[in-house]
Amino acid sequence: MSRPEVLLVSPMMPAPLQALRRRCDVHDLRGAEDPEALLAEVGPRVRAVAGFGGVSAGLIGRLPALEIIANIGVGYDGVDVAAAAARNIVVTNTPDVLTDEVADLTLGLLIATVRRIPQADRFLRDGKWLQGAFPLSASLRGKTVGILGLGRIGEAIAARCAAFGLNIEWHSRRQRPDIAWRWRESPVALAQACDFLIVVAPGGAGTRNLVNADVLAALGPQGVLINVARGSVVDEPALVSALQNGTIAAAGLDVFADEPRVPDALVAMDNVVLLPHVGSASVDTRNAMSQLVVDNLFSWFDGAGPLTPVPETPWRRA
Ligand code: 8YV
Repeated sequence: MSRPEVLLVSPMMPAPLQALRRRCDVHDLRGAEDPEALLAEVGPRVRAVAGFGGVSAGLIGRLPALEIIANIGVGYDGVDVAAAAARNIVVTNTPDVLTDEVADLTLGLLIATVRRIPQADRFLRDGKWLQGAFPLSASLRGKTVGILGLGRIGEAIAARCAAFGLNIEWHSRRQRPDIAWRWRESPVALAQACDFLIVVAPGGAGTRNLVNADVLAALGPQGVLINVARGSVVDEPALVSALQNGTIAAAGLDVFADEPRVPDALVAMDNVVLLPHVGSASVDTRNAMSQLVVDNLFSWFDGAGPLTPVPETPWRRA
């Protein structure tokens, strides 16, 4: 049987990539000198796409033999799932393997933002300690965290917050009877009720600008926004204004609307902690994510179906 041809649209960790190459012919679109020429040559034979996002309806249209898109990431807003579903192409993502890593980073970002850890580090390096003590920060003690989007990662964040003695409330589109923490009926109601609003809702059209000027106003002048989801979930210009005007106190951001470009206004502010989208970015977790992508592809090529299909493209055995 001929070797399956796979189009790689973003980097993959070396060991899983090596395993993939042993069984498949892998064409690296990003590394190609002439991506157009590569697509024209191999596009008709490609059975699978692997990578983080970057899978538009246009790209799918260039791949007539495409069967499966294996997204390296739990969030698949960078894949046009509707275009895939319309052609019965299965989309898979990488749930579970990154949950704890992202939740750990989120707690780090929350504490760093509230206790101003990066600012304190800069203060010391700048020699300012010799002139006096670092200004006192706000506190986590006795505070309420609002989790916007209580999926797997949201729950893992909530569990960590509970261990830190924080009160927890949450909002998701659907109420969940299995959750004891208090549910609020809207993002505004959640923001009103909490001190620290943690955004962990999936990206995509359905959540665009879910955190808008009204939500930020409801969070209030002592409020802190943490975003580890997607930049698109927060109205970024509204956030910049809210931080500049003191509508909210501070923000910790791992994601941005047009990353890797970050607004100069945010970079210039002292009341924000900015990270370059590193929620899942450890060697161990990125290996596990890439390996799950390879496992999905191998299971598919074996005829056993995908391991972790997304809900929009459920797989039924023929
Ligand atoms: C990664 C993510 O940054 O899983 C996601 O949805 O955004 C992150 O874990 C991404 O997968 C890049 O590899």
